[in-house]
Amino acid sequence: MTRTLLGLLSLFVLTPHLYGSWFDSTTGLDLKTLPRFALKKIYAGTLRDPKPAVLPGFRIDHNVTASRSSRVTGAGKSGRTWEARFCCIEDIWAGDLDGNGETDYVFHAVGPYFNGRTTPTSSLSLLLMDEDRMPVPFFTVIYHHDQAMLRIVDTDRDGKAEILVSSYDEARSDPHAQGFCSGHWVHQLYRFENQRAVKVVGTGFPLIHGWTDPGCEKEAKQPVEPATIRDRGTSRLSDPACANSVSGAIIVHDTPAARKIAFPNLFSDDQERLIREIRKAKAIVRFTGGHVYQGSKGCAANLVWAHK
Ligand SMILES: [Ca+2]
Ligand SMILES: [Ca+2]
Repeated sequence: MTRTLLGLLSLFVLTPHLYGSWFDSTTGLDLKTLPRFALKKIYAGTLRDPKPAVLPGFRIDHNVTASRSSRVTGAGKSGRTWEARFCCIEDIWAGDLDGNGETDYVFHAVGPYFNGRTTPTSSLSLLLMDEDRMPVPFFTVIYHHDQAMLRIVDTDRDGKAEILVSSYDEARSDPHAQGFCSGHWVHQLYRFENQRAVKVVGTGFPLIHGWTDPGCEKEAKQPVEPATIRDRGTSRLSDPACANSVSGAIIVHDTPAARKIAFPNLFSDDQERLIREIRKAKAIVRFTGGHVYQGSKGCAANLVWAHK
């Protein structure tokens, strides 16, 4: 087994272009050309200097249940309390993304996913504040860490933000490229309406860009494959489709007194603990966004929302 492993490692080192990485490919979109939505940085350097802080609208504490686990707490105008748990926050930005008059927050993180040639390096977690100043979450992974905040845009210049979500696949887009040597970047634009993410269609989006790794050798013509396009928004998934199993990106437990939110975090069991709490409360659960697994009654939901 060791020899097999060594063989695989050698193959990886000696033939680097047999398996590329997302950062070897062109995305087909220059984010710097898009109109930015103005946000204000309200907190910086969390990872380097994890001090608790009280900011306008909430309090933040770090390393709560594990290292890289941060807890953000606040209260609505009605007196309901809320908390949200995040992984690996690097900095926090504020602005009224949806134009409802309430300041919303963007948490830029390193991770929560690491290690893998197709793994995104970063994420953006949003808290959209409703009229009671209670948060509704949105989450997306980000590939190019340094350009994460360029993804909050105002393409139609109406003073309300859109978020550009990009995904990478290795479904063959070049008929003459070797396997894993071509694929697609899919760029989707979402706007926020009543705290929901709604896909923007038209005005050039979704934009699908086929890429080819120039370092790969060419081979005989092969059939090309369609791009992988998934719903990144918060449209409702049917409950029967999720009957057997659900994996959720964001978990929410909403009760009359409080709202608890857990974003993905590989370093802590924040999400597992919230799921146990939801099960114990026998709460009603709904699933939104994501996709249904092919051929089985299970789904990967963007948002798992439990309430009484
Ligand atoms: Ca707002
Ligand atoms: Ca806009």
